[in-house]
Amino acid sequence: MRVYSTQKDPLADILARKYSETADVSAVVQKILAQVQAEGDKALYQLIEEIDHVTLDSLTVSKDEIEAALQTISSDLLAVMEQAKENILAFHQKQIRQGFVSTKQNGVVMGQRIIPLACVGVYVPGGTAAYPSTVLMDVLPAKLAGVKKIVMMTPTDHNGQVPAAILAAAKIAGVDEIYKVGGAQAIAALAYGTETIPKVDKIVGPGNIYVATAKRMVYGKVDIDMVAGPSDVLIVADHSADPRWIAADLLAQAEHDKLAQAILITTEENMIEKVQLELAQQLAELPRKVIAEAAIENNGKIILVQNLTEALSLANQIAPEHLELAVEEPFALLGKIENAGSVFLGHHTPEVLGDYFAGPNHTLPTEGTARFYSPLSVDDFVKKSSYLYYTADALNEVGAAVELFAETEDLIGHARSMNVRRKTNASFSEKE
Ligand code: HSO
Ligand code: ZN
Repeated sequence: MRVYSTQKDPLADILARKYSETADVSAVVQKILAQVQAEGDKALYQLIEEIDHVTLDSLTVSKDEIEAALQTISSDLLAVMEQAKENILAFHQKQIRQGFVSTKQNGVVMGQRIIPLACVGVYVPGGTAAYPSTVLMDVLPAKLAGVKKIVMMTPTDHNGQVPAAILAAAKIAGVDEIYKVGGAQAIAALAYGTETIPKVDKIVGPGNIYVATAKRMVYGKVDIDMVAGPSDVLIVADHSADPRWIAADLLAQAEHDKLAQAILITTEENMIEKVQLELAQQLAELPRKVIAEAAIENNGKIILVQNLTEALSLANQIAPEHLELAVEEPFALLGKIENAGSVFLGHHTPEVLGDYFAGPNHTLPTEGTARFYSPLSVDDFVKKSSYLYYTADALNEVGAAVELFAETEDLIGHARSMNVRRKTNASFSEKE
């Protein structure tokens, strides 16, 4: 891990983030989108053969496949997922909002209704990034919002199978339909609809560069959650932190992805070497050593600061996805955090608790976008609609005022729409 110090290094160097391999895949994705839009299911079968080298009989995961998956999963894991579900529901329940209505003395009524999206598509990546925990995180807020239909898209393995734990999580979360389609073609199917796959109102969930590019391209035609980049963690540690725990938490983030970012900001110079030693020791025993090591080398940082005020200023500029406050008095710092997806307070609250189990969502803004984006929530699955009611008298009171505004915009049809309803009918012909 590269070591920086606010005493010696320029701020720009400390904050610089190395990005690698941002391949331009737009031409390929564009072609896939057009193909699926034109040919529907036929294009999906064909692309799955070409890209994934799998021949499917059906795009749909059957009830039997889901039942079989539930039999494969240990009862312990099922119980853990059920408990996680309860915790996630309890947290997100608090996010449910009510509409409002406002009435005036003169009989005017206006208000705002909260309406769930009708149909949502959840993308679940394949391979080692197929996380059942993400299925729970992405689906449960939609359920609480009242979304009527939730469909899941996920690629299969070479035998045309979806991992059992993913199917079990989908069942527990209450997904309505599951389709064996991954990549940009899955996003295309959700955006345009095919003979089998319904067109949705919103697409959520992480994915590789093809999926991310496809989501960007269909945005506007459908809504999307966000375009997630590599995951990151920032740990702020004072004298009370344990280097062993710090190293373990940095590695938990690093093992996600070679491009993941793990940063430690500490007030303690003597902690730096201890953490480095721990990292080396723990890395050696990590099954995903190659990925974690690459992440640590690419984007890992240790930053020495003079005090916690300086640490928080840096944290706010970095705007991390996850922020761990491994300090003696974490609650004293919480109010000063302006930019962070999710904050983990104290020594006994590793990010991993939030990744799987505690309740807050783990789909969070990455790459500094916590400056303006929020964690996935019930709000992402509803829209608002406003309404208005006037009586004849109330309209009469404001008629002239609205007409004047309309005439200023040279929209005489607008002015007339008011004028024909007014009791004192100042005629247009006089003005024209
Ligand atoms: N840390 C990831 C979420 C995750 N971790 C899923 C394990 N499984 C992004 O917040
Ligand atoms: Zn994680």
